[in-house]
Amino acid sequence: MKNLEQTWRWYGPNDPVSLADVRQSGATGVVTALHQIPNGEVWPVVAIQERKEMIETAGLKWSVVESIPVHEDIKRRSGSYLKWIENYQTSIRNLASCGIAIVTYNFMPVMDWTRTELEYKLPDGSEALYFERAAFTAFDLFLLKRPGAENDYTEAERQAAKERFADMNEADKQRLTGFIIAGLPGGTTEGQQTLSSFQSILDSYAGIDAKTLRKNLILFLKEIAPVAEDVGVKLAIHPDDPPFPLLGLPRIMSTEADANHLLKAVDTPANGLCFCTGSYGTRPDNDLPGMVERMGDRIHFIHLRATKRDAGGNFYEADHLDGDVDMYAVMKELLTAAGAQGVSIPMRPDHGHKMLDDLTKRTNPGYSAIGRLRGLAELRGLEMGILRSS
Ligand code: DNO
Repeated sequence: MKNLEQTWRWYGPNDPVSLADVRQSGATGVVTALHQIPNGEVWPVVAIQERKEMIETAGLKWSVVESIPVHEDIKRRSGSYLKWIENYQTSIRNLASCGIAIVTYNFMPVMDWTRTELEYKLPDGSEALYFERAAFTAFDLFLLKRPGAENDYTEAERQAAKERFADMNEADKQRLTGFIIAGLPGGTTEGQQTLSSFQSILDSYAGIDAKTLRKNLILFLKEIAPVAEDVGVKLAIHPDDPPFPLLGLPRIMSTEADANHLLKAVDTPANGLCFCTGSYGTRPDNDLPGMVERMGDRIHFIHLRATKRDAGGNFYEADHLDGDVDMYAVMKELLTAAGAQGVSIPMRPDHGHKMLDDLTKRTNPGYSAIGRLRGLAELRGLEMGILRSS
């Protein structure tokens, strides 16, 4: 067994949680991205170097890139996708030349991570992120009014959405719409401004089913993995969050079978996984410790958090050690995988509750300081307990 590298996601100079704060969390690594660069464009060496120096001056290390966004043209293999792929290759080379060797990305069409409520009140007074199926369905049917959407839901789901919608006031509708179409901070959603421009991006996926999307992902990986391999970069695909299709769009990185298929299709260590326990863990059919046991040699980055789901398909983000994920069993397997790789695989505490002083501060949803500090502290203790008793 081997310890993990403790890292912290930092959104860059505008993040209300400063690098000095990160230093006090006990994390040694930083996970960040050049969010100012538009999707598709090359990340220039000078911008990478500048960010790297900023991090190192604070006594930390830039351990992981999360994310270089994948342009929608690449996912559809349309438009200027060849140019965007070439740019992606150049960004990988540029990062490698600055000594940054892990790159996270996702292949979710149009929308990155999606929630319907960012201030879900918990009994202890803290706030969590929440995905409520009836609210999401109400958005689809009655706000977006996506053509054909009714066929994607059962009669009971349509009825629940109707009742939920009747309960929403104008402000609720606007907030919900914003969360879904503008995307959440750090995500790769394109920040569309209107429902109709959002609908037209959805339309651009007409005819792209799961099979085609998977094929496009494999083609993309065949184009970037050799470059990554050449310069010593490890790619880590983030799973779908939530791990099921939304708004008629296919999602293809939701289960062990999905991940396994991808690892086999492009069978090089450079093609690996970001093991996000919060995303995979929302599905009861994903056996998380088993997944780590079976695919641990290809896990290059880890997000640790836990959700609690109910029978209706809703879930909220629970305390890191208190969700449906068996964090003890997962941690044990991860430490074993790190031992077998001979690498302290970077992990970060993912999404914390908004709590204590943070309740009155401006924070990035899921990424306030104190909730993640609590998560990191608990996870670090769990890790030490397992390592010492093994
Ligand atoms: C949300 C994050 C995602 C993740 C991307 C990776 O909290 O986990 O936005 O960064 O999906 O590309």
